[in-house]
Order: sequence, then structure tokens, then C-alpha cells
Amino acid sequence: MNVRAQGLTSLLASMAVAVIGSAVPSMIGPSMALAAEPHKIEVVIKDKSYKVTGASMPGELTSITIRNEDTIEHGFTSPLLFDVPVKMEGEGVYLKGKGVRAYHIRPGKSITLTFTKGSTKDVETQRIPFWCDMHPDMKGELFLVETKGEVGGG
Ligand SMILES: [Cu+2]
Repeated sequence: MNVRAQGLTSLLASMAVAVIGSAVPSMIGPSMALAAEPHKIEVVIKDKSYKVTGASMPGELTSITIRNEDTIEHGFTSPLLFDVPVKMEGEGVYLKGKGVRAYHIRPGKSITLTFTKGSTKDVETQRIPFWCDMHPDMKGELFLVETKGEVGGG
């Protein structure tokens, strides 16, 4: 009996982890987002390339606005958005695969993604790649700057 009970407990525990990964974004994300003004990053897509303005800090609320000024649809995906609750606003399509999140944005449209990534204990500046899942040669980088430094573009 004990063995069965333990098996059930660990099954429930792993289910709870799975739920945290998928359901909490919409439940906790928005209320967290209201608690503080996010660091803002802007990404403009034009001529099949990304142009980034701004940076954020590890462990702090961040919002990335992605504007597609190109003539074709593009995507945005990054490890920055994996494993954390992400709130999307605007006109985009959210795609979810095996541990991957991608957002597709049509020409002339924009989306804003709000999330918190990393920890305030992460003291090193992090370069975080992102790319277009539809055009593998389209790549860019974002920066999470250490807390003691200055965040540009703010
Ligand atoms: Cu693209």
C-alpha cells in the first residue's frame, strides 16, 4: 500500500510541475506584470533582419515589443521565452512545440511579450540569441545586463 501511495504522490508531483509549466503563465503572469514597470526592448523586423533597441536585467520584468515592418510574415523564438510564463499582447500567433515557443507576426503587425527571466543573483551580462523559426538565417541577440551596470536604450 505504501509503495502504491508513494507512486501516486510522485505522479501527482510531476503533474503539478507540468501544470506550472503551461497553465500558470495566464494565471500569474498578468498580475505580476502589473506589479512593476517592465524594462522595455524593441525589435523591428525589416528586410529579413532584426533591429534591437534596449536591454533588460536578469530577474526583472521585461517586455519585448516586436514590430514586423517587412512585407512577409516572420517568427520570433528565443530561449529567453522557454520555461517561463509569457504574456502575449497584440496580433500574433503563438506556436508551441517540444519545449519551444515561437510567435508568428504578419506584415504590419506587432506583439508585446512580457515575462521575467533569470534571477537577480545572475550577476553576469547575458547574451541571449533569438531567431526566426520560418527563416533560419534570420538571427539576433538580446542582452540581460548585470544589475550593477547601466541599461541602455531605456
Ligand atoms: Cu522570418
